[in-house]
Amino acid sequence: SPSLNYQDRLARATIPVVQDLLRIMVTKETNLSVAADVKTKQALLDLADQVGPYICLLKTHIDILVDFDNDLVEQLSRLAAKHNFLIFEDRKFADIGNTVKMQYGAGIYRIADWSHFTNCHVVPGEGIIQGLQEVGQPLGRGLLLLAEMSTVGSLANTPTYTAQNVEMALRHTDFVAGFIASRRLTDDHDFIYMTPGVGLDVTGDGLGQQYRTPEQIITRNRSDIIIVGRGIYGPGKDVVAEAQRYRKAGWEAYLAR
Ligand code: UP6
Repeated sequence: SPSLNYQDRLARATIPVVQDLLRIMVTKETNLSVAADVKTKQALLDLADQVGPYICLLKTHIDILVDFDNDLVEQLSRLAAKHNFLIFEDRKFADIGNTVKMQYGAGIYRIADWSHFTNCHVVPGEGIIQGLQEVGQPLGRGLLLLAEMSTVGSLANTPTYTAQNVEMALRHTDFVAGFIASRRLTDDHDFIYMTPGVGLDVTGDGLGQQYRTPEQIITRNRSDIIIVGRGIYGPGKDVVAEAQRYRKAGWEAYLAR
């Protein structure tokens, strides 16, 4: 099986934004992505500035913000440059190709303008990838397919559904950077794997979320990036201390495989 070393994969990667991501991971020695699920512009900027030194990727849900504006995007992009991280708008597109093209490129958020990565469900079939690709590839963006979900009873985690994700990705390796999944799914192409539902202290949130450890996800399951939200900024947490802790746990789990 191929080397899973990030440096080797940087040399092999063909999508420029994937090269950028791997270069950041190697340079900063981090495979941590923070899921920045906060409700105000200032809270998002403060969080990004605090965790910035420890992450390779900031994952956003931009439609959670009550006070989104274009200045937010400018300031967030400035923080990404300051701390050397990329941005992943976790939009989870799920409509027909023609509709997602507009949702991705237009509207209030203009996601394609500022987000290096976004993701989609392949429920509608391959047209959703084609639609997003028409908008995103000319801008140098990358797409992740939700081949699995972290939640109890997820309908995406059936073997056929997950396998169809891999087949579709293999037909679009110029735009599909990888997957949201709990584990590496194929060695036929070197995709990037990102895994949410990661936590060191609790096993769930009472709403279906399930948490596994960086050791399980990175060392044993051979995923590449841990995505951590409330484990870092939940009630009573010291954000910087937790970001440092998860960065260390993620990197040690990587070195151990
Ligand atoms: N997310 C999951 N599971 C998935 C896909 N996405 O939790 O299968 C996203 C959520 C949230 C983050 O939308 O932004 O990852 C997890 O946050 P948490 O660490 O606070 O649970």
